[in-house]
Amino acid sequence: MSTPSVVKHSVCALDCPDTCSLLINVDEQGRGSRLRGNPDHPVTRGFLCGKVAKYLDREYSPDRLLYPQKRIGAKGEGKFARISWDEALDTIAARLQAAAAEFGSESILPYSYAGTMGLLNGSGMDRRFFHRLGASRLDRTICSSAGGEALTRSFGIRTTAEPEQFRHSKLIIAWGANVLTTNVHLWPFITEARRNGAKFYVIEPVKKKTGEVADRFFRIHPGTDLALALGMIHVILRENLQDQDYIDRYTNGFAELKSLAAKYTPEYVEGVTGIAREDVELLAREYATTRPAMIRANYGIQRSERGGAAIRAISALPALTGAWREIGGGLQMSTSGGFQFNRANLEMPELQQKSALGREARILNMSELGKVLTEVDNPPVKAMVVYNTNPAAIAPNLNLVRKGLSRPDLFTVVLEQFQTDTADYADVLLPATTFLEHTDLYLAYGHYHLQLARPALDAPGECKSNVEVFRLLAKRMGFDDACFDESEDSMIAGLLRSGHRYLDGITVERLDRERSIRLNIAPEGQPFLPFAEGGFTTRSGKFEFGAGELEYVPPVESRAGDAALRSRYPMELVSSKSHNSMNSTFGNKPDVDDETGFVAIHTADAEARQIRTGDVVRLFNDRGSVTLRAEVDGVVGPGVLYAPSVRWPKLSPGSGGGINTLTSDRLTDMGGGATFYSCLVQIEKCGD
Ligand SMILES: Nc1nc2c(c(=O)[nH]1)N[C@H]1C(S)=C(S)[C@@H](COP(=O)(O)OP(=O)(O)OC[C@H]3O[C@@H](n4cnc5c(=O)[nH]c(N)nc54)[C@H](O)[C@@H]3O)O[C@H]1N2
Ligand SMILES: Nc1nc2c(c(=O)[nH]1)N[C@H]1C(S)=C(S)[C@@H](COP(=O)(O)OP(=O)(O)OC[C@H]3O[C@@H](n4cnc5c(=O)[nH]c(N)nc54)[C@H](O)[C@@H]3O)O[C@H]1N2
Ligand code: SF4
Ligand SMILES: [Mo]
Repeated sequence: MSTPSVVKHSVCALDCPDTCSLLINVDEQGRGSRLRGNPDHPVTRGFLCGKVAKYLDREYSPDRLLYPQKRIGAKGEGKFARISWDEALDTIAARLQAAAAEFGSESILPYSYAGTMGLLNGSGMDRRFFHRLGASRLDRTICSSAGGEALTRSFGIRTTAEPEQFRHSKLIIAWGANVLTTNVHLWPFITEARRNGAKFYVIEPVKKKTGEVADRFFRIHPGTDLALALGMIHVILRENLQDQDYIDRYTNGFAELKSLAAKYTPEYVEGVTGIAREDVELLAREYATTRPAMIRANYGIQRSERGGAAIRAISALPALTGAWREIGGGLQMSTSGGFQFNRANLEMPELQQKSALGREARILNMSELGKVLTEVDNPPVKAMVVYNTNPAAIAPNLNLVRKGLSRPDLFTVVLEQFQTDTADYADVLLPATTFLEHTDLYLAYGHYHLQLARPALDAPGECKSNVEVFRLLAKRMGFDDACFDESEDSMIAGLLRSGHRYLDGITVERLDRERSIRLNIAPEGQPFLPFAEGGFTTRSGKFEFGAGELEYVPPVESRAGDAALRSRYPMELVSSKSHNSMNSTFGNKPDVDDETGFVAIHTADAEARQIRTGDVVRLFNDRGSVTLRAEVDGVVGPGVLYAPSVRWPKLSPGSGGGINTLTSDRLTDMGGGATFYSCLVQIEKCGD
């Protein structure tokens, strides 16, 4: 007998530009039976990606963590015993207090990222708690900080083109943006544009789903986008294709840019990027003469040593051609700058205690976690609270991270939904709710619709939201500040109270009614043209070309980089996103493990090493090694390897390598970002 069901709303909280509006059927017993994309949402448009369409499998998985536990085996071994919430909270409070008393509060480190993009559970009660505690602050650099900093330096505000306007474009360039995998809700707009005659080009080192269906695929050597952009600028200026009026009115530093670009001839750029000189010219000419022209840059480009400069040079292109003037022209990277919240109301930085050393709490870079746990002193990190992230899988230089996590004197708390590699290192492991089970407010980094989600399902077992856990911990620590009692709705109202015109008239009540509200970026029904008439918020009020930091220098870990390193490790490894997982989320599923278990290699490199498709191969460098299955095909060019990521290290064969045992913790040129895609390795066939 089927029970009647109601349809509830939710919002996908995964770290994805699309931030989908969801509908879920819930039966009388409160069980969710069907999840689908909201057909009325202007960007979700009634469909979901494959991984979240099946999210109820994850929601109801027998592997969900349901109770607090304490570790009873060695760190990393994964042996735990159930305890009560009381025991868990008492233990944590006592250990944090002891660390603070002996080593100072800066010996405590929060470690979190965007496992949920919800503002309350991602950067709300937790921030208040750690500020009040006087803990070290975390610089959250693992994903987008190089590109973010580049946009800030060039534009001021991080508002780029609206996805809905792509349908008007006549040329769309996906530049280091794997749209069909990581941003699938942009695709219908691109398809509509193509139906109306637009061309779609892809610039990438790896030919994936998106590259396969492009009108042209330009294979670029990893980490050389800066040189390509400068080459395009060279051609545009040589052929006088720029919009001089736009440049004169709205930009700063043009003369310096022109003189820098002079030496980036198509011939030189071909040598650096591997893209034929005629193609450099074609790209420049078509980009400058097709109207409207749109560039979609996602974050792939900026995960390399010169990633920040590359984004600045690419963002110079629409400023040179005036592409911003047109509907369907410009650049899309992040839209998050449109969400002008009052973050201080949420995070309450004023709660920060001066440390025992009399200074503001120090800031530690999350992309250097290995060093942070093994080298940082005065004080050393003695306690770490991990939530919304799985560093024992996703952080670079993973063997050093594991060395740190294994330290017997480090007290580690992990809030998780599943028994990840990181959970295996916890002293106390707490069961977390999923986004279907708690209230939160969501911005997006791929569109301009603000959304609210209420719990659609009951939390199983003894799972609690991050908000609730930090509330309880604050009480145990004896923090009696009223802010730890603030309700979720009041926290949301505080965020909305910024006085910024983009948020005018948006209230919790309206969000409850409408669920999703387009920011006031333009009058209703009108497209958002962020920079059609300038409007840059840099100090000069103009677009900043910043030529002084755009000279191309090859990444140390690249084919033109450090010669000694290259002689031992000649292959460039790109471990970019896989289709059916979200970083390491969903990594416990066998089909995802299979998808992240291979490495693509070019025929020439395979033949030189007697490697054939299906062979077991080892990738290694000075930092680590990993075992994968080889696939010899046309996905990568010579000298490049592609390993879809991120596989759960504990599911990897052998001693649990994990792709990030290979990646470097060197930082990007701007923003202190991670350089996952600047990584030299060697590959060999494993013994028969
Ligand atoms: N299915 C799926 N979706 C995801 C994710 C996922 O893991 N899986 N992750 C989410 C997250 S956290 C993020 S930040 C976004 C990221 O979204 P994207 O930025 O689109 O994803 P990436 O795979 O990092 O990079 C995009 C493409 O850039 C290519 N690339 C690598 N190096 C270079 C280079 O030097 N130059 C150029 N031109 N291209 C390069 C990669 O091969 C990749 O195909 O996606 C989100 N969505
Ligand atoms: N080699 C390589 N490494 C990479 C990348 C790559 O492309 N290649 N990408 C990098 C990038 S761009 C990013 S953003 C990072 C992402 O790395 P992470 O931030 O670690 O993201 P996930 O792997 O998705 O893990 C998120 C975890 O948060 C948990 N979680 C989800 N919601 C909640 C919640 O509400 N409460 C709590 N307590 N937990 C929750 C999930 O169960 C999951 O285990 O990885 C980086 N690492
Ligand atoms: S992961 Fe992205 S595409 Fe998939 S449902 Fe969530 S927001 Fe939508
Ligand atoms: Mo990311």
